[in-house]
Amino acid sequence: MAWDDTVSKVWMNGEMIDWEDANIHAFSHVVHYGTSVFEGIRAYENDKGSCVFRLEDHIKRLFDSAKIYKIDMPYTEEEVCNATIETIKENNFKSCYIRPIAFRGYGELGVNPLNCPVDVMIGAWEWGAYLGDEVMKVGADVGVSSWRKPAPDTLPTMAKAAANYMNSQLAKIEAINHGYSEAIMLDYQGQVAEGSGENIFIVEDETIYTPPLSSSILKGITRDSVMKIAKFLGYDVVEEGISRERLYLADEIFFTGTAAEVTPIKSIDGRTIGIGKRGPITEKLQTTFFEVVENKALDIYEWLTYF
Ligand code: PPE
Repeated sequence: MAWDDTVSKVWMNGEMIDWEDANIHAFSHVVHYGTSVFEGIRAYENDKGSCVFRLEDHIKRLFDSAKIYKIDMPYTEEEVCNATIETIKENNFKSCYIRPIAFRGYGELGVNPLNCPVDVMIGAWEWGAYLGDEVMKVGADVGVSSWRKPAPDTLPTMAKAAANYMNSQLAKIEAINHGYSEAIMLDYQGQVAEGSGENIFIVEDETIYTPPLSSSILKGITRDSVMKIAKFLGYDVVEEGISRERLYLADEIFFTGTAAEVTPIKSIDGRTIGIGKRGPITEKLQTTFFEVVENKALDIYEWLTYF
């Protein structure tokens, strides 16, 4: 029985199989050592049809993540793009979240991954607002975690690797235990990095700041989209190291991510941020982001792949 009855088909190693058959062996390398890289992608329905948001950019990042870990992809980027669309269509989804994943399968055990096969799976399901619908308007209550992001010479955060999320899980569990809906993590030098599954932006005097890639962050595709939208709307966007106390004093703060889209933050560590709800610039960026995916604004960057 599926945890989500709306999902029926899964793409596995070139074939479309039933949900019930999408299983792997318990001795697969990925189970023991977390050997996988993955993507999270959203498809949206609008008046023109259904479309995938920045499909080629996500699949490119999947291949980049694989390259870092010497996971040789047995398919081309184009094949994985096509398979992603095929998976959405097979499940009759109009809007959904898609999860392509490449992992080391069943071969031999031991840390050396190189003798294990590379398996590729693409699954899709319907996923609403990441931190809840209400939060998209009123903002989330979040806390800075005592768990830091790994230093750049430990686990490379530009790879979207499953193992990175063990670190994210520590922060998320701590946040939930403290009554927050999400965690903000600092980098190895104590500067602000990102959320457990989102990038972060702060607004000070109408200028928008976000941590640089050197702060152990994922190179977020929504981050890039929001930076482009903000510049298009005339805002200055600065990538620079951000100290923790700037969070408390910022006028506005928001998260970005495929799952989170543009999510406002209303408090951090019990300090109210700005006006204590979604700020005007956050609202403008959030609205414009949704206008693009809903075909209410011109898709000037050609981010939407219709299917
Ligand atoms: N940082 C992290 C650590 C991260 O996991 C994500 C995406 C981002 C930033 C934003 O990246 P992008 O989606 O390209 O804008 N997190 C994915 C997984 C979330 C999950 O709970 O699982 C996502 O949003 O799909």
